[in-house]
Amino acid sequence: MPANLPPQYYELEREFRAERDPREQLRIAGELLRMMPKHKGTDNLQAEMKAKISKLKKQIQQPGKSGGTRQATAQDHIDREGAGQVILIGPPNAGKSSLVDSLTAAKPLVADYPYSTREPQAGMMTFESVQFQLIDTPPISPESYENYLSGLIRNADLVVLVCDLAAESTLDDLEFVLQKLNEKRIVLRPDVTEEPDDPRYCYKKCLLCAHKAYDDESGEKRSALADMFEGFPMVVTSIIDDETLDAFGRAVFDNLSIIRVYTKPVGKDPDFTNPVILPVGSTVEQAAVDLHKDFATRFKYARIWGQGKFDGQRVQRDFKLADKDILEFRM
Ligand SMILES: Nc1nc2c(ncn2[C@@H]2O[C@H](COP(=O)(O)OP(=O)(O)OP(=O)(O)O)[C@@H](O)[C@H]2O)c(=O)[nH]1
Ligand SMILES: [Mg+2]
Repeated sequence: MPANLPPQYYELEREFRAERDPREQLRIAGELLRMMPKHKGTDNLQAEMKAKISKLKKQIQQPGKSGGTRQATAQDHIDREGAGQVILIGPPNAGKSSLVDSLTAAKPLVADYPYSTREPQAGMMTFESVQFQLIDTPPISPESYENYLSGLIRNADLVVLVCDLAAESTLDDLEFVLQKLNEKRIVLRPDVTEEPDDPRYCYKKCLLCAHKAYDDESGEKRSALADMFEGFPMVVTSIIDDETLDAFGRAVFDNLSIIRVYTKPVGKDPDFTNPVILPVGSTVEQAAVDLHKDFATRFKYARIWGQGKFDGQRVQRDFKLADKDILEFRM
């Protein structure tokens, strides 16, 4: 039985063979497996690809033993911590490191010359008791693109594109970033409600950060940005204005599409310090699963407090939660 593979498969397979970075190979192998039609004619091919995937996974986990680790360094992947992984990218000197420096305890190098950041660096930012991971990255420009950036961007929950309002060529520099990412098959989008037609591409939700706001007093650059990135969410920031940095935290939270749900034991106050973090649209049942799998099967119903509800309203498993709801599970 013929395998009947789509033409894109062969293109991607060529890439797979040319690729030297095991993490990137692993990603492409996963794509190839997904693209493969699932029928008798591809049984052997599927098995082969699964074997390659498991070999690559081992190779990545035990770099010393299986060799081929030249590029599989810590830079290729940063373990997700907190409620979301947020990667800051942009042209040189835009202020990426300054933002990570101001918003987290990480101490990346900030410098008044471009190309100062050479390696990614992560730090934790707190917004209203929720912690996010921010990743500072080296710049993207015609002179510089670190290949590991593609993997980091694909992995992140949100991309923050840092736009330098003080630069002479703000829009051209950003155009280059978009073009470079497109070459790497990454498309920044205001939202990711659709899947790309071509499975080799990856759509990434992007928040624009119009930075160095006081260098654009007329607001001209900001409106040019809004025209260029129609429909994209935008937050305006300056390192010297704490209010704008708070707004940055809020914008990140809003664009991660998550909600906070607080839980309370019967007859006691809620624990506001340790919310359950869930995707927008989650239900009472999903909150219970997040707390404990067993618990999720045992509870009969829940009582809820929150905007637009009666205090202590009785709700069932499929009830959709909103940000800052308080839940009390009843057995
Ligand atoms: N006017 C102004 N300058 C800023 C602001 N934020 C950062 N800077 C300055 O911009 C310059 C570059 O800042 P960095 O944070 O190192 O920029 P970067 O994007 O990390 O630069 P690379 O790592 O080289 O890509 C430094 O001189 C900062 O002091 C701001 O809000 N306003
Ligand atoms: Mg930097």
